[in-house]
Amino acid sequence: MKSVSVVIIGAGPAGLLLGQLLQTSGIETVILEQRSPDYVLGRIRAGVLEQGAVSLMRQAGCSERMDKEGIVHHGTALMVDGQMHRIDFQDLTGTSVLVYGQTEVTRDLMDARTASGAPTLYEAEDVSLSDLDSPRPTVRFRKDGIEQTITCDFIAGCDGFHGVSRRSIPAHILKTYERVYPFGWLGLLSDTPPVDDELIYINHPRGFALCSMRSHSRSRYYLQCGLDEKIKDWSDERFWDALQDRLPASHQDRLVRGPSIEKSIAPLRSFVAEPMRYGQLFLAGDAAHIVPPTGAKGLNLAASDVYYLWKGLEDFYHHGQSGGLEAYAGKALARVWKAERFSWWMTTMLHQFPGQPAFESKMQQAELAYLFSSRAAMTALAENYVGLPY
Ligand code: FAS
Ligand code: PHB
Repeated sequence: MKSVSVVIIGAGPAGLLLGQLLQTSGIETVILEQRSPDYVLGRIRAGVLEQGAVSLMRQAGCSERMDKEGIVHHGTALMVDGQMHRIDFQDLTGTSVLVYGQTEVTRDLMDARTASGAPTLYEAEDVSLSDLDSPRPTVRFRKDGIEQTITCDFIAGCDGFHGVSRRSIPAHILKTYERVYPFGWLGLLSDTPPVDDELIYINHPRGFALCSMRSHSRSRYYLQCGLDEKIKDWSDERFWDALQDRLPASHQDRLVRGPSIEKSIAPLRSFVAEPMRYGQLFLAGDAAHIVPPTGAKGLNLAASDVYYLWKGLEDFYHHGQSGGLEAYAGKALARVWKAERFSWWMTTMLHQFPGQPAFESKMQQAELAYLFSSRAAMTALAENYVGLPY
């Protein structure tokens, strides 16, 4: 293949969803992915989909399993000082979220792309981008030891935080904004029933914890941990003991322990790169921004970026209009920054910050006390959690 309309870098959820939506619009793409399909599927990440992401999976024609296996959640619980406080999404916003793991979203999108026959080149090495500010940019890569070149109209940089796309924007043009948090999340996946029907976000003196799930028989748990922690120092038993310690008394006897299927430590950061467009290169998803997972926004921001880019490309190819592409970066960043704020706020409110001054601790307590005393405050949390409009 020497020339194509759109080259998508990265076969994570952003790249695969964009590829599938463009496919439905009759726009030709090729996806270049540096890893194997199994490696991509082996990464355990997000668990909660906003209605916008659910709708896009349906528009992409990839929602059959999601609609059957996804679990609708009408609320979530925050636990503070041993007290559970439910945030009722349905009552406060009239809508809900869907619990359906990113692994399953990725698998559904991979299967749909395979069925469509559109090319995804896995294990594509040393991808490089050039002529980005020309009408026909070039993508170079090596596949099975053979150097290859593709020219295209547009490049969608969907290659995540460590990808090549953001790094291809000239340093004097790119501006980044970042906050690195002084802790990480230790995650465990197990084939054990969840401790509750809904998610529980726990603010505990010994650290944040999150009780999530993938199904009624598969649980996903997280513990706040130090940045110096090593997975090898966390046996399953140590994890279960620490989790049980942070659970509310009402739930401690509900915890079902079992062998971990996966255990990993993720650092937490807030990060945004501007602009999200340079010439014919458009950044989408983690390639452009990272949020701490406390607000369940990362995957959902990738979805809204993809929506704006899909519509811009559709207008270009179907109607010769470039207004959507011109407006892409501004529209995407407007939603990104609101999600960055919400994710930062949830993280700041629910975690223990080592060495935090007494005043900040009082602010955290006041934030939580006000939240649970005010319908307006809980509505604000709920409308951000279920997803702000696209
Ligand atoms: P991804 O990183 O998923 O995909 C990028 C793809 O590009 C990868 O497959 C990579 O191999 C490929 N790539 C990279 N460089 C390349 C190159 N040079 N050439 C070709 N391909 C290249 N979000 C939530 O909403 N909730 C959560 O609970 C949550 N938990 C998370 C836990 C962890 C440990 C991490 C790291 C992230 C978590 N996230 C969560 C965020 C996560 O879900 C991302 O938002 C989501 O994966 C974004 O999807 P993509 O933008 O497609 O990026
Ligand atoms: C998850 O299930 O992995 C999950 C859910 C909600 C979050 C973060 C992670 O806020």
